[in-house]
Amino acid sequence: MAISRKVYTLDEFTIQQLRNFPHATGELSGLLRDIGLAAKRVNVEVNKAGLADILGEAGMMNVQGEEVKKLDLFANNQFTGALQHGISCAGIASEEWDDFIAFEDEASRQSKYICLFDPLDGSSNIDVNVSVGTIFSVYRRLTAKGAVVEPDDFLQPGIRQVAAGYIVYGSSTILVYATRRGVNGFTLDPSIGEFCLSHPDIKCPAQGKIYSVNHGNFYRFEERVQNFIKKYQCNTAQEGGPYTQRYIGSMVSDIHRNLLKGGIFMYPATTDMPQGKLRLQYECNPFAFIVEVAGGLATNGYKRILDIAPASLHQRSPLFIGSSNMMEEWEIGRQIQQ
Ligand code: AHM
Ligand code: MG
Repeated sequence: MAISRKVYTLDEFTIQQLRNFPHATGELSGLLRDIGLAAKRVNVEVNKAGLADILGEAGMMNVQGEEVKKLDLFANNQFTGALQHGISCAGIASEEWDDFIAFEDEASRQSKYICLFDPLDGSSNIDVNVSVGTIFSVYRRLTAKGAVVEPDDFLQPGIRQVAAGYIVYGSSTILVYATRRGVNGFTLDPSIGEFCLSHPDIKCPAQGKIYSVNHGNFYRFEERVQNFIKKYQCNTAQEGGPYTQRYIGSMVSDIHRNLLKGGIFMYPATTDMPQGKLRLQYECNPFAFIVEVAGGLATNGYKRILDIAPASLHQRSPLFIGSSNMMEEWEIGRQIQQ
């Protein structure tokens, strides 16, 4: 029986995209293949987290001073290993490593890309069966091919990203990645072990009904942020409401939902965390890139996220991200020079 419709796997899709670029080397598709492979391995472990002894806290502290869960370590090792043993990445930085790692073998040194990732975001949700995810970001290195990568390769503003993406390990497992050409989503078909194109050319609706924020922190937010949030709670139909509040506590799932349905996600600065909680390089930049390519906007409340020049690898930033109309409506969503 003939199959009625061509189903593109992640590999087929990235290779087909290459044909639009006669000078492309295929390195980016190689890198995405390595990421997809690591994601499949992590997916298997995340799915059996409730069964295996792997569930629970490893008891160590990461560089952010937070407790590390065992699955964080597993995911970190899988992504590090897949990229190190591949030939498409010259070095990595991860939320779980203190410093970047330069791959010194000849093939890796010849690669033009570096990768930053948060191997398992939202890991406090693992114990309670809530979706978690991986976030990644790809840059062209600044140092010459053949050399060992250096700190500056990892401290580029988000606007220089070549690609960014995330994986949600949820009711189904989906890998979404963006290049400047568009955002596409691939759902893992467990029967064949392949990511298959399921969400082509994702666009973030300009207007949405959802806002996502940790309300428990409300009295720790700046007044203008509180006023911004109150608007969503007290609105009338004339103001475009009513709005719905949704906050899982896994930004990968929260932003994935808002990207598809339309909405705004916020993690503002608080009195106890004046720089915000989320990491500019591992969390804010990749999502800002994806959401902007999909037609949305992302700021830190004053400035476009993608224009911020990072001063250090593990820098934090407030984040406001989502549908363009919702972001533009309030000054927090616009770019304000200070
Ligand atoms: P993590 O990298 O330690 O998992 O923290 C990041 C997560 C985000 O996924 C989520 O949006 C946020 O932390 C939730 O934080 P809070 O519990 O303070 O609302
Ligand atoms: Mg994280």
